Amino acid sequence: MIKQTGIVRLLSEEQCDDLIKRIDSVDQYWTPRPRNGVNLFYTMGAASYLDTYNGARPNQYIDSYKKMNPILKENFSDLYKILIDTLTPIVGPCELAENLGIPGFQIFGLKKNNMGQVFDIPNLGYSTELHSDKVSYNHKEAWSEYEEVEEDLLTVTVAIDLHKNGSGLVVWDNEMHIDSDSEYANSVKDQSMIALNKIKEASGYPFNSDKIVEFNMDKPKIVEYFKGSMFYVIGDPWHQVAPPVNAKSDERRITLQAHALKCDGIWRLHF
Ligand SMILES: O=C(O)CCC(=O)C(=O)O
Ligand SMILES: [Fe+2]
Repeated sequence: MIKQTGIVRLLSEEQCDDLIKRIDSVDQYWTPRPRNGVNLFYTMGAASYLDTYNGARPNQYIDSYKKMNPILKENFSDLYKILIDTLTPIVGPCELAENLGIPGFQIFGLKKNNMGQVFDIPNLGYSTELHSDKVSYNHKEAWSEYEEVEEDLLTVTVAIDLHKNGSGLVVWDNEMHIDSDSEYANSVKDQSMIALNKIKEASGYPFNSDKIVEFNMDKPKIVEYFKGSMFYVIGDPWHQVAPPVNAKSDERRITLQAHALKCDGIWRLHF
C-alpha cells in the first residue's frame, strides 16, 4: 500500500552542477558494479542491496560503511542537511542512521576521465531489475538498538544528473498517482511492456517476474525525475530504475539514494 508519495524540488540546477563536480572529485571512492563484463554503474557508500546478503551483514558491509560514512559526511554534509531539512516537514523527523551505511550515490555512466570515445548506450542497457526495497528490514542488528521499529518503509531518491532524454523510475503499482506522459515516459512504458511480454514467454528473469504478471497493469507508471528533484514514497511498491532512451556514453544518471525505517519516532536514513 502506498501511504504517501510526492516529488518536489530539493536542489537548484546550480547546486546539482556543483555536486556533480564534487562527486567526480572523489571518484576514487566509487565502487564499480560491472554487469556482463561491462561497467556502466558505480555506487558510492555502503548499499544494503549490494553489500549485504540475506541480512547477514558480512564484514563487507560493515567495513564499507565504517570507511565510507566519514568520507560521505566530510564531503556532502550540506546535501544531507538540505535533505533532512526538506524531508522533515513532509514525513516527520529524519536522521542519518549512523549504525548503517548512510545515503550514498548511484552513478549510471562513466567516470569523467574515462569518457574517451562517445558511444550509444543500448536502450534497456542499464540495470533495470524489478525489486521492492524490503532489504532494509534485514538490518535486524541495527534495528534492535531501538525500542520501537515501525513497519513502514520510506524511499527517497534525489536526482542530481539526468540523461538528456529523461530519467526516472518505473513503478508497477496501481496506487501510484504520479505518472508522466512525456515522450520519454511513453517510450519507457513501451519498452517495459515489451520486456514484460518477454518475461511472460521465458519465465525466470528477472528473479521476481511472477510479481509483474500479478500486477495486471496495462502499463507501468513513470515517475519522471528533474534535475534537483526529490522523489519520496512511503509504502513499498515494486519498481525499476527507468532505462535511458537513446542516450550517449557521456550522459549520466546520478542520484542520492536513501531508504528509512521509523525507529523511536525518527526515520533512520540509510543506503
Ligand atoms: O535510482 C532510482 O531511481 C531508484 C533506485 C532504487 O530503486 C534503489 O536503490 O532501491
Ligand atoms: Fe529501489
